[in-house]
Amino acid sequence: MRAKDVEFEVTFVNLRDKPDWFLKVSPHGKVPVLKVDEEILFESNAIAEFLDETVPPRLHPEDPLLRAHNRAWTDFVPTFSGALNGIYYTKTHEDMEAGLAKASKVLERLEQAIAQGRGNDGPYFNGPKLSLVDAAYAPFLQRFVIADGFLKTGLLDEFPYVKAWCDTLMSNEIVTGAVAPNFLEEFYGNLKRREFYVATLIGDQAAQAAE
Ligand SMILES: N[C@@H](CCC(=O)N[C@@H](CS)C(=O)NCC(=O)O)C(=O)O
Repeated sequence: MRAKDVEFEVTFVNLRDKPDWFLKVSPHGKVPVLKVDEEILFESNAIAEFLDETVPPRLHPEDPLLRAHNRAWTDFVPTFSGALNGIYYTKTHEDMEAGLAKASKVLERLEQAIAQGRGNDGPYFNGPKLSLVDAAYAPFLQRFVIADGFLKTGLLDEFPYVKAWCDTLMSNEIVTGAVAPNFLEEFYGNLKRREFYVATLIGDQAAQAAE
Protein backbone atom coordinates (compact mmCIF):
# COMPACT_ATOMS: atom_id res chain seq x y z
CA MET A 1 0.00 0.00 0.00
CA ARG A 2 2.90 2.33 0.71
CA ALA A 3 4.41 1.52 -2.70
CA LYS A 4 1.07 2.24 -4.35
CA ASP A 5 0.53 5.46 -2.48
CA VAL A 6 -2.99 4.38 -1.56
CA GLU A 7 -4.78 5.97 1.38
CA PHE A 8 -5.13 3.57 4.27
CA GLU A 9 -5.33 3.40 8.01
CA VAL A 10 -3.16 0.94 9.91
CA THR A 11 -3.83 -0.51 13.34
CA PHE A 12 -0.90 -2.37 14.88
CA VAL A 13 -1.95 -5.32 17.02
CA ASN A 14 -0.21 -6.56 20.15
CA LEU A 15 0.01 -10.27 19.37
CA ARG A 16 0.61 -11.08 23.04
CA ASP A 17 -2.73 -9.53 23.92
CA LYS A 18 -4.95 -9.78 20.89
CA PRO A 19 -7.97 -7.51 21.16
CA ASP A 20 -11.45 -9.04 20.80
CA TRP A 21 -12.26 -7.03 17.68
CA PHE A 22 -9.14 -8.50 16.04
CA LEU A 23 -9.97 -12.10 16.99
CA LYS A 24 -13.43 -11.60 15.51
CA VAL A 25 -12.10 -10.48 12.13
CA SER A 26 -8.89 -12.50 11.72
CA PRO A 27 -9.76 -16.13 10.86
CA HIS A 28 -6.46 -17.52 12.20
CA GLY A 29 -5.87 -14.80 14.80
CA LYS A 30 -2.87 -13.67 12.72
CA VAL A 31 -1.72 -10.44 11.14
CA PRO A 32 -2.02 -9.04 8.58
CA VAL A 33 -5.68 -8.60 7.75
CA LEU A 34 -7.05 -6.01 5.36
CA LYS A 35 -10.52 -4.53 5.71
CA VAL A 36 -11.89 -3.36 2.37
CA ASP A 37 -15.23 -1.68 3.02
CA GLU A 38 -16.98 -4.43 5.01
CA GLU A 39 -14.94 -7.29 3.53
CA ILE A 40 -12.03 -8.88 5.42
CA LEU A 41 -9.03 -10.30 3.57
CA PHE A 42 -6.29 -12.35 5.22
CA GLU A 43 -2.97 -13.98 4.23
CA SER A 44 -0.23 -11.60 3.02
CA ASN A 45 -0.04 -12.97 -0.52
CA ALA A 46 -3.81 -12.91 -1.05
CA ILE A 47 -3.89 -9.33 0.24
CA ALA A 48 -0.94 -8.26 -1.90
CA GLU A 49 -2.40 -9.86 -5.03
CA PHE A 50 -5.80 -8.24 -4.39
CA LEU A 51 -4.19 -4.81 -4.02
CA ASP A 52 -2.13 -5.38 -7.13
CA GLU A 53 -5.23 -6.19 -9.17
CA THR A 54 -7.21 -3.23 -7.89
CA VAL A 55 -4.77 -0.37 -7.25
CA PRO A 56 -2.23 0.90 -9.81
CA PRO A 57 0.68 0.80 -10.46
CA ARG A 58 1.06 -2.93 -11.08
CA LEU A 59 3.83 -4.30 -8.88
CA HIS A 60 3.75 -7.81 -10.32
CA PRO A 61 5.42 -8.31 -13.73
CA GLU A 62 3.06 -7.98 -16.70
CA ASP A 63 4.50 -11.09 -18.36
CA PRO A 64 2.57 -14.19 -17.18
CA LEU A 65 5.63 -16.43 -17.21
CA LEU A 66 7.65 -13.97 -15.17
CA ARG A 67 4.67 -13.51 -12.85
CA ALA A 68 4.50 -17.27 -12.29
CA HIS A 69 8.25 -17.30 -11.50
CA ASN A 70 7.75 -14.45 -9.06
CA ARG A 71 4.89 -16.28 -7.37
CA ALA A 72 7.02 -19.40 -7.13
CA TRP A 73 9.74 -17.41 -5.35
CA THR A 74 7.17 -15.75 -3.11
CA ASP A 75 6.06 -19.27 -2.15
CA PHE A 76 9.64 -19.82 -1.00
CA VAL A 77 9.34 -17.05 1.61
CA PRO A 78 8.21 -19.34 4.50
CA THR A 79 11.30 -21.54 3.93
CA PHE A 80 13.46 -18.42 3.75
CA SER A 81 11.97 -16.71 6.80
CA GLY A 82 12.13 -19.96 8.77
CA ALA A 83 15.82 -20.25 7.90
CA LEU A 84 16.63 -16.68 8.97
CA ASN A 85 14.53 -16.89 12.13
CA GLY A 86 16.28 -20.20 12.86
CA ILE A 87 19.51 -18.24 13.30
CA TYR A 88 18.48 -15.67 15.87
CA TYR A 89 15.48 -17.39 17.46
CA THR A 90 17.92 -19.66 19.27
CA LYS A 91 18.82 -19.98 22.94
CA THR A 92 22.51 -20.82 22.64
CA HIS A 93 25.52 -19.95 20.52
CA GLU A 94 25.71 -23.57 19.31
CA ASP A 95 22.07 -23.56 18.19
CA MET A 96 22.71 -20.28 16.46
CA GLU A 97 25.64 -21.84 14.58
CA ALA A 98 23.48 -24.82 13.60
CA GLY A 99 20.80 -22.42 12.34
CA LEU A 100 23.44 -20.60 10.36
CA ALA A 101 24.55 -23.77 8.57
CA LYS A 102 20.95 -24.61 7.64
CA ALA A 103 20.27 -21.06 6.49
CA SER A 104 23.32 -21.10 4.22
CA LYS A 105 21.73 -23.87 2.17
CA VAL A 106 18.48 -21.93 1.81
CA LEU A 107 20.28 -18.71 0.92
CA GLU A 108 22.32 -20.53 -1.69
CA ARG A 109 19.08 -21.39 -3.52
CA LEU A 110 17.97 -17.78 -3.46
CA GLU A 111 21.43 -16.63 -4.56
CA GLN A 112 21.17 -18.86 -7.63
CA ALA A 113 17.66 -17.59 -8.35
CA ILE A 114 18.91 -14.02 -8.38
CA ALA A 115 22.25 -14.66 -10.08
CA GLN A 116 20.92 -16.88 -12.87
CA GLY A 117 17.14 -17.06 -12.85
CA ARG A 118 16.27 -13.40 -12.40
CA GLY A 119 17.31 -12.38 -15.89
CA ASN A 120 17.96 -8.71 -15.13
CA ASP A 121 20.60 -6.51 -13.47
CA GLY A 122 18.55 -5.58 -10.43
CA PRO A 123 18.77 -3.87 -8.09
CA TYR A 124 15.29 -5.23 -7.26
CA PHE A 125 14.17 -8.77 -8.02
CA ASN A 126 12.63 -7.75 -11.35
CA GLY A 127 14.94 -4.88 -12.25
CA PRO A 128 14.69 -1.18 -11.49
CA LYS A 129 11.32 -1.21 -9.68
CA LEU A 130 10.10 -2.63 -6.39
CA SER A 131 7.70 -5.53 -6.96
CA LEU A 132 5.55 -7.88 -4.89
CA VAL A 133 8.26 -10.50 -4.55
CA ASP A 134 10.56 -7.84 -3.06
CA ALA A 135 7.86 -6.80 -0.61
CA ALA A 136 7.36 -10.42 0.45
CA TYR A 137 11.02 -10.97 1.41
CA ALA A 138 11.80 -7.53 2.83
CA PRO A 139 10.29 -7.83 6.35
CA PHE A 140 12.32 -10.96 7.09
CA LEU A 141 15.52 -9.43 5.76
CA GLN A 142 14.86 -6.28 7.79
CA ARG A 143 14.56 -8.24 11.04
CA PHE A 144 17.53 -10.46 10.27
CA VAL A 145 19.75 -7.46 9.45
CA ILE A 146 18.91 -5.91 12.82
CA ALA A 147 19.60 -9.14 14.71
CA ASP A 148 22.78 -9.71 12.71
CA GLY A 149 23.98 -6.26 13.71
CA PHE A 150 24.52 -7.94 17.10
CA LEU A 151 25.33 -11.50 16.04
CA LYS A 152 27.72 -10.37 13.28
CA THR A 153 27.51 -13.72 11.49
CA GLY A 154 28.52 -12.17 8.17
CA LEU A 155 26.11 -14.64 6.53
CA LEU A 156 24.95 -12.31 3.78
CA ASP A 157 28.54 -11.56 2.75
CA GLU A 158 28.71 -15.13 1.45
CA PHE A 159 25.84 -14.40 -0.94
CA PRO A 160 26.69 -11.24 -2.89
CA TYR A 161 23.50 -11.18 -4.95
CA VAL A 162 21.26 -11.61 -1.92
CA LYS A 163 23.38 -9.03 -0.06
CA ALA A 164 23.07 -6.42 -2.84
CA TRP A 165 19.32 -7.08 -3.07
CA CYS A 166 19.00 -6.80 0.71
CA ASP A 167 20.97 -3.51 0.74
CA THR A 168 18.64 -2.11 -1.93
CA LEU A 169 15.54 -3.10 0.03
CA MET A 170 16.95 -1.76 3.29
CA SER A 171 17.71 1.60 1.71
CA ASN A 172 14.11 2.03 0.56
CA GLU A 173 12.03 3.88 3.15
CA ILE A 174 8.82 2.53 1.61
CA VAL A 175 10.03 -0.87 2.77
CA THR A 176 11.73 -0.12 6.08
CA GLY A 177 9.17 2.43 7.23
CA ALA A 178 6.28 -0.03 7.11
CA VAL A 179 6.77 -1.08 10.73
CA ALA A 180 5.09 0.16 13.90
CA PRO A 181 6.59 3.32 15.49
CA ASN A 182 7.77 1.27 18.49
CA PHE A 183 9.03 -1.57 16.29
CA LEU A 184 12.63 -1.68 17.59
CA GLU A 185 11.55 -1.58 21.21
CA GLU A 186 9.09 -4.43 20.54
CA PHE A 187 11.62 -6.39 18.51
CA TYR A 188 14.30 -6.22 21.20
CA GLY A 189 11.69 -6.82 23.91
CA ASN A 190 10.53 -9.99 22.17
CA LEU A 191 14.10 -11.33 21.89
CA LYS A 192 14.81 -10.55 25.54
CA ARG A 193 11.51 -11.97 26.85
CA ARG A 194 12.10 -15.22 24.99
CA GLU A 195 15.66 -15.34 26.29
CA PHE A 196 17.28 -15.81 22.92
CA TYR A 197 21.07 -15.84 22.72
CA VAL A 198 21.08 -12.69 20.59
CA ALA A 199 19.39 -10.80 23.44
CA THR A 200 22.51 -11.22 25.55
CA LEU A 201 24.38 -9.17 22.92
CA ILE A 202 21.84 -6.35 22.83
CA GLY A 203 23.25 -3.89 25.31
CA ASP A 204 21.01 -1.88 27.61
CA GLN A 205 22.03 1.21 25.69
CA ALA A 206 20.66 -0.15 22.41
CA ALA A 207 17.49 -1.36 24.13
CA GLN A 208 16.97 2.02 25.83
CA ALA A 209 17.62 3.89 22.59
CA ALA A 210 14.81 1.88 21.01
CA GLU A 211 12.32 2.93 23.72
N1 LIG B 1 0.82 -17.07 6.08
C1 LIG B 1 0.42 -15.93 6.89
C2 LIG B 1 1.27 -15.90 8.13
C3 LIG B 1 0.84 -14.81 9.08
C4 LIG B 1 1.58 -14.90 10.39
O1 LIG B 1 2.16 -15.96 10.73
N2 LIG B 1 1.54 -13.81 11.15
C5 LIG B 1 2.21 -13.80 12.43
C6 LIG B 1 3.06 -12.57 12.60
S1 LIG B 1 4.24 -12.42 11.32
C7 LIG B 1 1.13 -13.74 13.52
O2 LIG B 1 0.17 -13.04 13.40
N3 LIG B 1 1.33 -14.51 14.59
C8 LIG B 1 0.45 -14.47 15.71
C9 LIG B 1 0.01 -15.83 16.14
O3 LIG B 1 0.27 -16.81 15.41
O4 LIG B 1 -0.61 -15.91 17.21
C10 LIG B 1 0.57 -14.63 6.08
O5 LIG B 1 1.49 -14.57 5.25
O6 LIG B 1 -0.23 -13.71 6.26
